[in-house]
Amino acid sequence: MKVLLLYPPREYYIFGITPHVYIEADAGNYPPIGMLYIASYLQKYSDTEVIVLDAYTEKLSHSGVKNFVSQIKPDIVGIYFSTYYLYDSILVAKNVKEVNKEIITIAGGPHTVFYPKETIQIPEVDYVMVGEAEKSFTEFVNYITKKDFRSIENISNVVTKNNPDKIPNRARIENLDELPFPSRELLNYRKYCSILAKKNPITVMVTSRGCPYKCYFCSNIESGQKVRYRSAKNVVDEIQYVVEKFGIYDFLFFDELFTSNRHRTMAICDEIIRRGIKVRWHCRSRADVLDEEMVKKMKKAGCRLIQFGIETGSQRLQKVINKNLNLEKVNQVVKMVYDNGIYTYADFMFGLPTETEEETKQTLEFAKSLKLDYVSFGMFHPIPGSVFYDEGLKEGRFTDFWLEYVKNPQSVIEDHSWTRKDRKKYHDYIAEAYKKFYLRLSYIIPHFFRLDSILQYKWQIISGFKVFPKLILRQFR
Ligand code: B12
Ligand code: SF4
Repeated sequence: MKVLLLYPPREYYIFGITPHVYIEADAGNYPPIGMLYIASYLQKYSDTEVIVLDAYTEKLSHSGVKNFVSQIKPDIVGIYFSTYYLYDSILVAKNVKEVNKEIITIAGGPHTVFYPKETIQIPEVDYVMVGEAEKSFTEFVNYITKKDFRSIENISNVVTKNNPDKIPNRARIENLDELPFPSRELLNYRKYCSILAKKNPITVMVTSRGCPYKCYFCSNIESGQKVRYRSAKNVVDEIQYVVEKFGIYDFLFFDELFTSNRHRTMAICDEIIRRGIKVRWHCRSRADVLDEEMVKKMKKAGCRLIQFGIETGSQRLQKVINKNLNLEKVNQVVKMVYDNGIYTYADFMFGLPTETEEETKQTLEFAKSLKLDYVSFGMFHPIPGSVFYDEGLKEGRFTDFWLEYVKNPQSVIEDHSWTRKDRKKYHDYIAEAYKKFYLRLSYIIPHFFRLDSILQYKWQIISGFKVFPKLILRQFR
């Protein structure tokens, strides 16, 4: 049995919602870690030959993917489905079936959690799998190998053509330490990089799954969930393994909130320090869960950048979005992290529900007032699975436009939401915000002296030249 796990090309990102300056800056590319987890489990618990293709990083077009599939002749193709690149995932499925309609296609990834029924209705998709798939995908492949198609119906997180209305159980793996480390060797692991890393290649790691918070704009399938943590030993074993096997020293932790458990964060740091592993890592955190003792230890263990989701500079809106950060505390913590020599990065949004023009300005002013090395500004739009989306629907502000889109996917979606009529205004404001934040001498000079590698100087200057002319001339998408 030959299984191909395929991360699609990204040719049809749904533009028109947020100006995607981030993508245009070539911020980097990251290994599709979820698929590598599935691959390693499959290798350990079945006799399957597994191939992983990251078409995006390999810069393959859809016809390139088609040629690849014709050459390697897989029996099963597992395709990553994300809502924002739905069109690309569907094109992949179509092309696979055009190569040989006997190839079994199965869709997985975040989109299937929100839209299992609509996904199984795509003619070229044979099966849909919902949630964490290491175990269930292996079970699925083992049934296919035995030609036991009936038993597939019984896998609780699989939807089939025979039963499109099935409400699948979303799979969650309780003990993450049980999982074998992701099979990075199946990819061209030297190709992965980040504009913010000290040295490339980088790799990514997931040390916990889940997020205890419930921000109302967030559609994260993990939000409001009990967090499942890997043990500190298991995490550091993986770091050490990656260093020794692949010679990679730069890690991005993709956990929603790496620091949500203070005790574990400290234990991971202690273990890295104890083993003397000289790595650098980036993670995400809420500002209000950090204290100086923790930050100093994180720095000592190689923490190089912390990304904070701050979202708004209005204390009133913090409540409206249920993020509930105390902005005064945010200010102090960001400064403390910055002063401890760790890069600070924050995400903000404009156009939140009930946001006034004054509050939009306040967000930009707040961003400028913080000791930040990097920011990202976006525009709020309601996404399926979020509280605001459900509220907007209930209040009759818009129709279920995402559902309409996924039932009849085109390459572009019409956003009927709060900010639609003001979209141009917000796009302009985002462009202004980037200029006002980055093109300040009080930002540029200290930041210049904080950069820690030649690569950093090179990448940031190049991307600055790429992005700012577009922002100034408003030529971004
Ligand atoms: C880290 C992250 C990023 C990183 C890196 C993304 C990347 N390329 O890896 C960055 C910051 C770049 C990013 C960008 C974006 N992201 Co993001 N991101 C995440 C985050 C926090 C973690 C992803 C992760 O690594 N999870 C850990 C691994 C182990 O889980 P996993 O990938 O889901 O894989 C498991 C299952 O899904 C399943 N599975 C996965 N693939 C397949 C394939 C098959 C065949 C099968 C059967 C199963 C299967 O099994 C895996 C193992 O259990 C998630 C939230 C989350 N909790 O998932 C959002 C999330 C995936 N991102 C999301 C979005 C919207 C985006 C952006 C579009 C945002 C934007 N507006 O630009 C971009 C798109 C970039 C892209 N195409 O990936 C959404 C997707 C929603 C959706 N319905 O599709 C999520 C779910 C968050 C949210 N807001 O809801 N993201
Ligand atoms: S925005 Fe971040 S902190 Fe808030 S619920 Fe989503 S993942 Fe959790």
